[in-house]
Parts: sequence; structure tokens; C-alpha cells
Amino acid sequence: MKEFKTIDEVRKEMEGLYLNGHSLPAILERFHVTAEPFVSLMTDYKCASMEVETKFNVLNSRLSVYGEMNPIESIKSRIKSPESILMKMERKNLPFDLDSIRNNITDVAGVRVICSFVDDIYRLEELFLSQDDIVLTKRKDYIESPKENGYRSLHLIVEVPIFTESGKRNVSVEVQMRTIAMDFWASLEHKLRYKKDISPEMIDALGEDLKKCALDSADLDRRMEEVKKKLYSQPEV
Ligand code: 0O2
Repeated sequence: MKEFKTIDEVRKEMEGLYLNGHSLPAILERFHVTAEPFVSLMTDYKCASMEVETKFNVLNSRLSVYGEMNPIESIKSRIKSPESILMKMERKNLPFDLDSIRNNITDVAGVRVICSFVDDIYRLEELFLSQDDIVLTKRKDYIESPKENGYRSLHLIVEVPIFTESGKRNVSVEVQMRTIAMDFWASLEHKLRYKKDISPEMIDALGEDLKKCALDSADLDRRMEEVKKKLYSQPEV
């Protein structure tokens, strides 16, 4: 008897089950993964993202003590949906089991830190990574080197310890750090990527428009930072 279904079979069945409004435990039981270990793993990711979020909130509060503006505008966290986890495993040709998620999918827990200014991003990165319980495993600086489509953000994959009823575990979290302008751009581009009812020509044309918007928003970030630097270098009267 075949123990595991192929990812494609699982995905097709999941799509059907989601459409039929089944609950997550029902879906998982169907695929020979009992709900409890899966929910336990997802809870580890949830706890790890809470730890990371708290660390950024602490830095934000501490930096405001010395008369600096709060560098963080907002923090958003998300846990990747089972469907997206499956799709990613399928793209990477990985087997669908919990160890495979744990060992290969480093962005199940995602924390997005939105700052007003680019220099605040690098300052917060340094302070965050200098904490002795945080281990950096991967860094992608799409601010320094934007993607071809214009996407900018700083991505860090870190391991953070969580302390549970059954001991300490290190859990991967993806931290995306970006300015308000970068976030504004990325959310519109994300909508374009998932829009199914427009022609390929229109997608290309909008992609070109978005590239120009990315250059404009990078320029706006630079100019706003210059204004801020001048403002804070003025002697008080
Ligand atoms: P979602 O729904 O946001 O989770 P890797 O993990 O290194 O094998 P990956 O996942 O392509 O490869 O890594 P990368 O490039 O660091 O991108 C991870 C996440 O960054 C994406 O997650 C997006 O959230 C964001 N991102 C990356 N490139 C773009 C882009 O061009 N446009 C937008 N809007 N967002 C981007 P997911 O899993 O794609 O989606």
C-alpha cells in the first residue's frame, strides 16, 4: 500500500476539500497526517513569530526613550497557509511530511517590519541580529540589489528559540524589513501576480508601469531620508 500520496494528488484533494468547507483536521487526517502534530508544528511557528515580534516592539520602545522617533511604523505577522506550504513543497519537489516542512520551508512563520526610513531598517537589523539568542541563517538584501521587477525589501531568515512544555526548540522565521513605500509597492505588485482575469499583454504593460513606480518610490525613500537627516541635524532654538 502506498503510504504517501504525491503532492499533486494531495493538492487536488485539498482544493476539493477546501471548496467543500472541510476543517483543517479533516483535511490532514485524509492525508495520513494527524492533526495534532501538524497543529503543534504550526503553533511552534506562531510562538516563534511572537518572540520575533516582541523583540522588534522592545527595540522600538527602547529607541523612543532617547528622543528618537519610533523607527517602526507597523509589524505584521502571518503563518503560511497549508495550501501555500504544499505549493512551495511541490515547486521544490519535496516530500509532504512534517520533517520536510521543518527542514526545508524557512518562511512558514513570517514577520514583516515596516519602517519609515531605509536607515532605520539597517539600524534595527543590526540591533536585532546582535541579540545572542538569534541565529542568522540567510540574508537577502533586495534594497541594495532590487529584483528585476523592482521589488525591494531586506529578507532575513533567522532561528529563534522557543521554550515549550516539552523543552527548547529552535524555529525558523522569515523577517521582511521594508519602508512604507516599499510595502505599498509590494502589495500592489502581489495583486497583479495573482490576478487571473487579465491578458498577458496587460500584465506586461502593468509590470513595466510598476518598474517605473519602483524607481520613483526608491527616489522618494532617498529624499525623505535626506529631509529627516537635515531636520535632526538642526540645532534646537
Ligand atoms: P507569501 O504569500 O508572501 O508568503 P527561497 O525561500 O529562498 O527558496 P523564495 O521564497 O522565492 O525562495 O524567497 P524570497 O525571494 O526571499 O521571497 C520570499 C517572500 O518575499 C515571498 O513569499 C514574498 O512575500 C516576498 N517577495 C519576494 N519577491 C517578491 C516580489 O517580486 N514581489 C512581491 N510582492 N513580493 C515578493 P511568497 O512565498 O512568494 O509569498
